[in-house]
Amino acid sequence: MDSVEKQQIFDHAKEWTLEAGERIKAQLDKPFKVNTKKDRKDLVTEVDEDTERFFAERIRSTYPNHQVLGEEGLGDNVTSLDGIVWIIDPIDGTMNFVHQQRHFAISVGLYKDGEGIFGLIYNVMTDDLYVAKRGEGAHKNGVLLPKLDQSRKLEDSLLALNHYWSIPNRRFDEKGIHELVRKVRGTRTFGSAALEFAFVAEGIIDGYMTMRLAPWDIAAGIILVNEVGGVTSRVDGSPLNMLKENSVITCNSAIQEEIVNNYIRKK
Ligand code: 2AM
Ligand code: CA
Ligand code: CA
Ligand code: CA
Repeated sequence: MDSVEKQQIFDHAKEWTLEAGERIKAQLDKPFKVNTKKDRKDLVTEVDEDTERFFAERIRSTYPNHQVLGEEGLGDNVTSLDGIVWIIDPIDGTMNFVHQQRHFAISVGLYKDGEGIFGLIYNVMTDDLYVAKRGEGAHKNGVLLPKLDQSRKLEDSLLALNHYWSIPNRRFDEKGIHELVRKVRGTRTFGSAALEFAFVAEGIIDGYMTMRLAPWDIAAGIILVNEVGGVTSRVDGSPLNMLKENSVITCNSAIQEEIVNNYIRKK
């Protein structure tokens, strides 16, 4: 992929993301159907599906050689990351979308042979667009984001976690999670993995740690955090697999090391 081609695909991705955001806002004004998937807490709406279908159709007609890996299964049955793959979460934070009508995002990551090329995370209701191209930095609304403060210490950090960490689990003995919560300056829960990655990249939180995320939750976010000098791995420090679910920690490398080495239970 040369730089002209990359720019063209990026421009399309940005145009479609903003258009998808407008479609979502228009659909928010009318009643929409809410269904459940795996269990009663796993929500999906007509708007999630409509948005993913919108991307899949645009991509198929413009780039028939590209594959689409989307949460709602309206793209392709992707079994390998060879070639160009769009990894899309049409609405990340569906529960926020349903209950709050805000605090959700569209996440689009473009991968070539398994390597992240660019990512976009669009906070639809605030109209904030985070973008990153590999090797070219990350931007919020066109403004370059500064690199993460690598000297930020765990004890001075604001860490995004969800409350499932407070339920006994195989990653932490109880002492570990209690010590971690005591150690950090504060914890937050936003309910959209994509936005939590974007906030790490923006430097308004210092890390995000969660137990199980799918590729579409993290595809764009990983690129954003990379471009500001942060790292993303599984919570035991091992590399992520972009075709599977992973536990995830994203932050500066010092905080990552300290959490992985001192707080996570090794198997
Ligand atoms: P979603 O809204 O696209 O489903 C909520 O804390 C975050 O975790 C959201 O980004 C949400 O994405 C994701 N998430 C919700 N349920 C999940 C599940 N069962 N497995 C993995 N990720 C999930
Ligand atoms: Ca979902
Ligand atoms: Ca998601
Ligand atoms: Ca989703």
